[in-house]
Amino acid sequence: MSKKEVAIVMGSASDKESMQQAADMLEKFGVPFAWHIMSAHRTPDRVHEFITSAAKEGTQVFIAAAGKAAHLAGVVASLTIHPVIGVPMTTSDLGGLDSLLSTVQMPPGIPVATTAIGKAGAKNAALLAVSILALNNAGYQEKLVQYRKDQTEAVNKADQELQKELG
Ligand code: RP5
Repeated sequence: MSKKEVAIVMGSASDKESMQQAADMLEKFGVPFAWHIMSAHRTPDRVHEFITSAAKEGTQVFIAAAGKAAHLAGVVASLTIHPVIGVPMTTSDLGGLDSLLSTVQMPPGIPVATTAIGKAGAKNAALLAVSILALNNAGYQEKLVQYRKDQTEAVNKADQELQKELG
């Protein structure tokens, strides 16, 4: 069994800055993960080889990020029955709407769970991956509960500070 429970694949090195959010979140939860650059159209053989071998070696969830005509997540989903989370990358021409529609509008039969565009989507992709793993992992369940508590406290604290500023 692979120690990499999650694999992040992204279409280009230009996606790395956004996907750092996903990597950081997986690190925070202590999830072992792999992170690679591979492209559905520039390196299709590599995508096929990596996804099929990673699934065989025990990777549970795949996160696939791409921009523009973003078919990477769909191609990954075609190669595995494991859950695939697609992250549409922000683009300079259409702001990521191109990536969003390319990723989310999968025809029936091969699902891709698509998150928001860009960094927010990258962060949520990691959280969703942890939620999936947590179904069979009490340690991840506890960490997710704590994460939500911390988030709630941070919002409440921000409100208290705002109220102090306002007098
Ligand atoms: C996609 O095309 C990549 O995922 C990236 O978001 C976009 C642009 O790639 P580069 O031209 O920056 O390599 O395949």
